[in-house]
Amino acid sequence: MITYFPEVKKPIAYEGPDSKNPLAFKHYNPSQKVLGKTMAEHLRFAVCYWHTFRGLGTDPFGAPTMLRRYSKSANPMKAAEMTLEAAFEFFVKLGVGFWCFHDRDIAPEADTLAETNKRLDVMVKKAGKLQQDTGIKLLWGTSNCFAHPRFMSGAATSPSPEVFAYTASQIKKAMEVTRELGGAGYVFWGGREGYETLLNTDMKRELDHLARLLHMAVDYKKRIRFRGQLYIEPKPKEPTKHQYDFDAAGCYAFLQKYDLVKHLKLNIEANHSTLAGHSFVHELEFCVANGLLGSVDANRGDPLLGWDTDQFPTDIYETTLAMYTILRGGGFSTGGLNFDAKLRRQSTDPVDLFHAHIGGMDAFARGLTIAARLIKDKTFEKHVKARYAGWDRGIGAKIEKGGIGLEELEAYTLKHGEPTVPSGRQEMLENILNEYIR
Ligand code: XUL
Ligand code: CO
Repeated sequence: MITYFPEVKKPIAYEGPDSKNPLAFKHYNPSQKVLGKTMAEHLRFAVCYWHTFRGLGTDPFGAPTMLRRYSKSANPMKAAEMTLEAAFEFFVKLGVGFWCFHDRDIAPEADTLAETNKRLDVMVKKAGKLQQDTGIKLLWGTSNCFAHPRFMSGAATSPSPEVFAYTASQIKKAMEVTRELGGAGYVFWGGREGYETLLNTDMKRELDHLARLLHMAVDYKKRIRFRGQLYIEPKPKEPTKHQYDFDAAGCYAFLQKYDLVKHLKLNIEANHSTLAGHSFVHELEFCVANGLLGSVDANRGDPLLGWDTDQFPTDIYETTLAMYTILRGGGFSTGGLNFDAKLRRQSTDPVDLFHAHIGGMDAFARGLTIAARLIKDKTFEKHVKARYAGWDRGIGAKIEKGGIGLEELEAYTLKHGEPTVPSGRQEMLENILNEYIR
């Protein structure tokens, strides 16, 4: 049997914060209990197939920089098989519980849809066997309805009904194989569901079509008894200038309008959040506040670059605040932390994939333990509670209960005069957060 990652002889182990071994976890200790659950149960790490095994360092200006033994075969199905074997070797050596893939990541497209589906079946069978042998599970599956030229004007939102039909057929099959592999979820990322110019776009019609397709998927999910959770992954732009699933709030409005809220949750990606002009934690908090949090694509952008750089998460502030919100939202059930992240183009060795994922996993493990301490100590909870205490009594409680209106409040204000607002204490709270993060 070929070894694709010979530099890593045995599974990555937890060696503790004093370890200097770059191929060891310093903070992620899968069996360590935090707030009653193990770290592995809380974090539910997944490796994404597309960047990790299909991304070879191309950028708009240059050719692949990463040579991988598994992608070399001239026979595309042979290359797909080798890539799948390499992927499972990687999952096991890294010690993650889950993976995620697009249909076209694992099996190359053929000349016809029928032939493409046959190829996919072959690879899904192999993936099923590897899942069984290793115990690695599928966090979610999805379909790539954006790379092929037929999707240049969108998939469900294409002006062509033939493309809509093609998209529907592809999603049908992708949902079937996700079910077959026991996927805990299925993601819709509207790769080109948006527009470049309104001069050629019927926005209302396109939005109606997108909702129509999602309803079809919801119906089909029931028909095939796929029990996984459906997710929409918001992203504001790229590849189109304006994507319809812009951010969590935009997606929520869309889901409400088209009566889809009970069927879909959101898959929040850190870099998509910042592209939308939000912070990662803002998007998570919006989801928690509205019962929408499903899963997370864990990565980060670069504050100096305005595009989806998909870097591995390393910022302990970000992971702490993210885990603080996720834990307060009840944690993951079907979802998890999927590293939708890619190596920088100059990180060319296979072992760099280990460094990248180890760093991301350690960063989230630290975020988890710090967030758990914040929760245990009620550090911010006490301040927030005190800040809103006026709503628990007197006029505040009456307003929240409903039944009083503008006239009563005018009378109240005339009687009580100018209100006082206490200090927000932002700097003090930021200092306290720093004390926890060190
Ligand atoms: C693109 C992106 C996708 C989705 C799955 O920016 O994040 O990889 O996660 O289609
Ligand atoms: Co993503």
